[in-house]
Amino acid sequence: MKIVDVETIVFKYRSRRQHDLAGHSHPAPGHDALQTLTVVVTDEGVNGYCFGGSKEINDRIVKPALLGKNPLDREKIWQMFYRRLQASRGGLNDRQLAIVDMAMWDFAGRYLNQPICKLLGGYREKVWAYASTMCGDEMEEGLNTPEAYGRFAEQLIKQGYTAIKLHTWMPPIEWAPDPKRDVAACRAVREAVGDDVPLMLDCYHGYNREQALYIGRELEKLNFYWFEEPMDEHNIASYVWLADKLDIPVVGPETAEGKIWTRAEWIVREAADIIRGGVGDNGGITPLMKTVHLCEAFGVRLEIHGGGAGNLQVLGAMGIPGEFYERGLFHPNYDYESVTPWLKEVIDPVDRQSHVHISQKPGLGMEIDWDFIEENTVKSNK
Ligand code: LLH
Ligand code: MG
Repeated sequence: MKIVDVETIVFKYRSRRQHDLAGHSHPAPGHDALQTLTVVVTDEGVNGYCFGGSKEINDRIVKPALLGKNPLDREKIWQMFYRRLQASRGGLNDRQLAIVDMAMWDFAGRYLNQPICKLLGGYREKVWAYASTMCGDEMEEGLNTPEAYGRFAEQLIKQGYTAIKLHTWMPPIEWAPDPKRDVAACRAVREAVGDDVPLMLDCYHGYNREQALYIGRELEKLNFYWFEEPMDEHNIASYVWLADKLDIPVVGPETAEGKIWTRAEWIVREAADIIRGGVGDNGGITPLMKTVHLCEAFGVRLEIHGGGAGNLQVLGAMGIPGEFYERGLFHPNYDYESVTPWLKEVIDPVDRQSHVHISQKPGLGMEIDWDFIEENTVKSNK
């Protein structure tokens, strides 16, 4: 069994979302956008698929490295990419590694006719979801005031969500961040949803120690469930300082580089109460499962960052808490349910009890809409 090709299909779709200069997404008027699908082609007549990935990096780095390899040797391939290629050739970041790793897991699942969570060791088939909002903005009818967050939270509860996480205002908004305004939004949401709904805050990631401590103490008064990434995650000493002073669980690291080794450091230094990681931040399902087991060994909770098929399959196999799936991002002017026209059904269907059902279809569990992809494929010049 061997890999005979790595293809990257590029196709067009209509997007209603755009990223600001800091990388945060916001609703936008409909416009053409590009999506990619990384395909690991094998000589078994079964392929592995994962949406995302750069065609340039796949062609230049991934394909030459994978040709002839056994697609079931995921650990060997992950170690090869990490140790041999990532350091020496640049460009192969954790997100790209994650796409390649997930495509190989998808192959394994399709080949063995099992969902990835069952190959990893099944633990659950549904998971509690929180509604995660987009960052604050200055749009009309948007998330532009604390009161707007309160109204939107009420709407989310009416839709059936039983837990909510706020992302508040961040640069490049000129007057942001503003600790008092963040707290005001949290207060408005607490008042809107009542005392019993678990609420979390993921605010600006560059507050100083005193600002973070002020917000954390206010969140304790508002009975918030966790406080996520309020400071630069490279500064572990500040997180040790903050976690020691607060009762509310501090959550991190999410975006700090360093995969399992960064998380090991945060655990032994007690820099966070709940560790964070997702397939994109860790470099795939293979390394994320190492983080799961690391946290289990230390008796620390792990909350998965972000949504999508890969994170869901890991949640299906995670035996440690791991309570939530991050569903979103949501905004009053944005229809989350229609964001993946290249799939025949949403990957994270949510029921009225706020539980997402993890696909038990083979591999990543996606029903790919091949007609949509074919109709919209952008032909390459090569
Ligand atoms: O603005 C965004 O896109 C979010 O901040 C994003 O990074 C989100 O994935 C996150 O932090 N979730 O926890
Ligand atoms: Mg976050």
